Amino acid sequence: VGQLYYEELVPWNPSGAKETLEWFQRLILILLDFIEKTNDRNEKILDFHHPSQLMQAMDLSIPDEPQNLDQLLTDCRDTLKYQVKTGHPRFFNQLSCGLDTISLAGEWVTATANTNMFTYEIAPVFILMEAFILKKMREIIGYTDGDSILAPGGSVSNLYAIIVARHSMFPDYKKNGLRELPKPLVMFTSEHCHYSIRSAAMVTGLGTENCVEVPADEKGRMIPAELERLVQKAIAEGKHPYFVNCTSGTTVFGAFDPINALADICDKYNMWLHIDGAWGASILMSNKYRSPRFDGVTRARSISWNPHKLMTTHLQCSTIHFRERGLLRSCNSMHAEYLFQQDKHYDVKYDTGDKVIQCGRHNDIFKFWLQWRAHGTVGLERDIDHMMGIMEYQMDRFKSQPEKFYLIVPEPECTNVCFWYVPTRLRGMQHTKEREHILGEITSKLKQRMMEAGTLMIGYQPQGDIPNFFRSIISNPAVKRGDIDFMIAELDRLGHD
Ligand code: ABU
Repeated sequence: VGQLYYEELVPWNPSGAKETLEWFQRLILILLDFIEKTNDRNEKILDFHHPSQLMQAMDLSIPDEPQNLDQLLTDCRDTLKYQVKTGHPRFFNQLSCGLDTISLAGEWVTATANTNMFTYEIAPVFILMEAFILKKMREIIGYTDGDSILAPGGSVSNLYAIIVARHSMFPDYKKNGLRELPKPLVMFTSEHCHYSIRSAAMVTGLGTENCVEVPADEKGRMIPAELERLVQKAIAEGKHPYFVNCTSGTTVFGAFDPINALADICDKYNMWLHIDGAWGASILMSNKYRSPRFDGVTRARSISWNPHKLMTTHLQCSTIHFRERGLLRSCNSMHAEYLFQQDKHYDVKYDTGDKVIQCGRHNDIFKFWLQWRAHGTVGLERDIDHMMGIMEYQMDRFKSQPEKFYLIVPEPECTNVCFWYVPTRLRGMQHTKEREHILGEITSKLKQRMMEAGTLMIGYQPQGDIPNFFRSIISNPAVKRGDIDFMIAELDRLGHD
C-alpha cells in the first residue's frame, strides 16, 4: 500500500476499502508506539532540536507533486518523534499534562465524526452530551439552574463571563456599544491572575488600565481589603466598578482567592463575581479538597473550569458556567437565519451555536463524556485526590532537604510546587536578594540541561520581583511517588554544580 497515492483510498477510490484499512492499520501502529513510549519511563520526554536543526531533521516543505502513502506515514512518525511527550509521567511542565487513553479514543471518534457544534441538526448526539455534562458540572458547582457552554480555552471562557456580566448590567450595550455606558467600566483581579483577564479588558474596550490589579498575600491570594480600597478609589475617580475576577488556582502559585470575602465586597458595590477556575475548579470534584477552597462558590455568578487541565481530558476542553439561565443567549445571539431557523421541526433551544461569539465550534465534548463514563465520578475524584497526594509527597520530600530546595510557597493549595533548586556551592550561603538573583539564573540553565537531556521537564518563570523559579505541576494521574524521587535525583544529577 505504501507505494500508492491518496487517490487509491476512499473517498477518491470507492473500491479502495482494503487499501484504506491497511493504511489506517499502519497509522494506528505509529500512534500506539507513541502512546507506549509516552508511558515508558525509560523513554525520553523529548528529543530536543533547535528550530534550525529541526528544519534539517524533517522535510517540512510543501511539494508540488503528491507524496506516496509510505512518505505520509514517515511524516506522521517523524512528527511524533520530535514531539514532546506531554503525557510522560516526568513531564511536570504545564497545567495540562497526561494522556488519558479513553479521552484520546474519544478524540479519534470526534475527528471521524467531523461535525460542527452549532446546531442539533448536524451534531444531535454531541449537543445532547454537552447538555448532560454541563448540567452535571453545574450540579457539582452547586448551581440549581443556569447555563453553560464549551469554549476554545480558559481565556475565551473568561471573556464570556466579562461580556455576559456587562450585558446583565447594560443590556443595550449589545445594540449601542460604548455609547451605552454612563461611566468607564472597571474590573478587578489579583496581581497573580492569568493574563487572559487583562487581555479581555483590551478586547472588550475597557482597556488594560481599567483592569485593576489587586495586591495578593504571600500565598498569592487576593487581599480583600485591598480590593475594597481600589474599588473605592475607582468610584472616587468617576468610574463604574462592575466585575471582580476571583482566581481559583492561580497559574503560578496555584493559590485560591477567598470567595466569600470577595463576594461580600461584590454584594456591597453591586459587582459581578466571576471565578476563573480554569486550573483549580476540577478540585470541586474532590470531597477531601473542595473545602475551604470553594466555600461560597455559588455566590459567584460565573465560573470557568477546564477539564483539559487537572482532569486530563484531551486538549482542548474548557467550560464556562453561569448561575442564571438565559443571559448567555441574550448576550450573544445574532439570530443568523441561515443557521438558526426558528421554524425547524425540532426543539431549537438545542441549537447552542446562537449562544456563542464563534460560528464554527469544535466538538470538545465527546472525549470528555467518554472519559467520564469510563472513570465514573468516583474515579475522577480519586484521580484528583491522587494528584494532590503526590503533591503532598513532593512537598514532604522537598521539606526534608531544605538546604537543597528553597520553597517559594511553603503550603501550596493546588498541585503547583514552586521552588529553587540550590546547587551544592550555594547551600551554605545566606539567603539574600543576591542569592535569589543567582538562583534565578541557575533555574533557566538547569531547564536547558533538562531539555537537552530529555529526561525531565519542569516549567519556570519569575513572579513579581521574585527571579526565575521552577513551577512543577502534577496534572497527570499516571505520576507516582517514584517519579518525584526521580525528579529529585535528576535535579541532583543535572544541577548539583
Ligand atoms: N492557561 C494556560 C496554562 C499555561 C500553563 O500550562 O502554564
